[in-house]
Amino acid sequence: MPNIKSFQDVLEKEFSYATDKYAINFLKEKTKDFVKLMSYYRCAMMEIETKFNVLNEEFSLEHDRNPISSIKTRLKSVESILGKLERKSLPNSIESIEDNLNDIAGIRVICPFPDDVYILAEALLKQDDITLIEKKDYIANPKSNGYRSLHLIVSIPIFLKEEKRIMKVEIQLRTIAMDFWATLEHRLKYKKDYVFTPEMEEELKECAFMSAELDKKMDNLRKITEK
Ligand code: 0O2
Repeated sequence: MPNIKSFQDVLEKEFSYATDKYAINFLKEKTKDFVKLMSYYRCAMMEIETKFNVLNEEFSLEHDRNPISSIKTRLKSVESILGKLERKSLPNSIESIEDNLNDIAGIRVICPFPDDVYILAEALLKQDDITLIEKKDYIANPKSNGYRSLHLIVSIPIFLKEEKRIMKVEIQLRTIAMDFWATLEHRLKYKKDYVFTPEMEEELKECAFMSAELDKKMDNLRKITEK
């Protein structure tokens, strides 16, 4: 979890040497707004996580197994937010973050079987407080490197003391096999202390193919037990 509080501390310490009171107050206010926005994203993430836990509970009562193996949540780090705004030539402001970035709050749902992914996505999207903003089905249409996952960008209201705010959350749903692959691929690609060779890329593609085959075979076997 990125440490937003420490970001605030660093800024405040950094600017405590500044002599311009107006500048100090301006920065403190901006920092406060940023921390507040991050906390709203955290609330939205909690709402979505609870919805998945409820669906998991209901499904396990009906089918005697869990469609969710694990859930991971993450708030984008300050560095990643600033990097993304810069890469996309977007203004560096609180408003710009909220308007332009859809993946500040991220939730990853890991399921045993591919069918679970779709069952959960459909059940979530049926709920009347959820609005689908974007859907990318990299399971039906894997990326050229072999990456598979179902991505949803949704909005959800959070209810605060005085207001209701609509927040965006990125949801990634994938199987254990897809997650295994994606975690290794991310590590191989982004760790900078060696060269990511074309041979490694090919090998990874082959692993992606094998993991898709494994998902298919396991799903077929599961179906026999659930007839
Ligand atoms: P992080 O740190 O995981 O958040 P966009 O966000 O819309 O500007 P894009 O690429 O169009 O960018 O979005 P997309 O395709 O929905 O992918 C967003 C996230 O999916 C990535 O976030 C990764 O988490 C994951 N992802 C997408 N493609 C791959 C891939 O080929 N390999 C792996 N391992 N993960 C992938 P970030 O921002 O890259 O990183």
